[in-house]
Amino acid sequence: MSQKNKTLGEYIIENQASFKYTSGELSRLINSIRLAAKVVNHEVNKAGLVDIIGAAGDTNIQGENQQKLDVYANDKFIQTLTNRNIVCGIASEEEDDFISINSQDENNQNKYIVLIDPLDGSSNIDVNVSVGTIFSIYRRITPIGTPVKLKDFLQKGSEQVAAGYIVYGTSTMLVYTTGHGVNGFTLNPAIGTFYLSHPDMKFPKKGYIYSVNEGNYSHFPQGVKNYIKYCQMEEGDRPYTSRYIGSLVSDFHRNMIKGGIYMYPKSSKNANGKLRLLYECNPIAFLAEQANGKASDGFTRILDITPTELHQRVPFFCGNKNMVEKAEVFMQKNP
Ligand code: P6P
Repeated sequence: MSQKNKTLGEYIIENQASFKYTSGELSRLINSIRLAAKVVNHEVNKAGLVDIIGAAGDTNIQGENQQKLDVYANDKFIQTLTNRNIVCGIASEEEDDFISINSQDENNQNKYIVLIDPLDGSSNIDVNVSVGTIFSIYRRITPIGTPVKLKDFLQKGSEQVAAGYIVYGTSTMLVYTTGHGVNGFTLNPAIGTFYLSHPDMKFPKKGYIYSVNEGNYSHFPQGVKNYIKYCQMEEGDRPYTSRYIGSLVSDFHRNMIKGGIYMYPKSSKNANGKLRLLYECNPIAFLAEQANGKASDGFTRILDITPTELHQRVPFFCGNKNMVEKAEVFMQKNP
């Protein structure tokens, strides 16, 4: 069968043996994420038609207004992962603390935990701009059959066994890695099946796009200001093109295909930047490295950072290796 006709289900079965912990659980876990993605996609696509947009009136731990779709997506992913009885713990941007699944059941032999940003970029919902779900999967490090602990969630990004995102855009795609490259699957909404549309995704050798919220320019470290001016300078293959959607999943997805760098630096307003290490930066960094790219906080490899708290933020530079390394040179000269 040609690569491009393969469904996500067929791909998972064919590649199950390549996963070193093969016991079928990870496959079932990816399948449950696939189901939740289809359910959330259905709601995202009709958001403008029913009274499901607009703030839910509540705020999450980040102090951000929760859009109803945020709440809906969070509930759907947690419900699907719980009902399929595959994971022993879940952490979410929309939940103040982690959730222990079936912790009272000593027969719970589930060994995976999932961290999710259920609807990243949700402020774009009301203006019909693409949004996404980001997920990160680890094996637990505390004894199987006992309630999960915070340390299970505070593992370095380099310990991830799988990571990916769903982008609800002009078409809905599920893009993920289990450490053997990055593959993209596009949903055929007519039959509700994901098909392998982007096998073995890699950053192009060179990138010509830079993505940053330049409205924060005056608050950036001097090194970031200097790098932005470098991108804008008429020299060699520059100036680069500026593209910023305000949705990490969409900006990263475009940059991985076309070549580019995404930056959310620290600033005088946000000492550690805005993006969360555990369920935004780590999964995107895993994908970036699997696609021959790079991700750092300007100084340290994202996947080497030891987390200290569930919702911690880190500065984020991610994209083509040469572009990230150039930005790091500017950062290290003027931190
Ligand atoms: P700003 C969405 O809230 C998000 O976490 C990312 O998806 C996005 O890239 C960034 O924040 C946008 O933040 O401050 O530029 O609006």
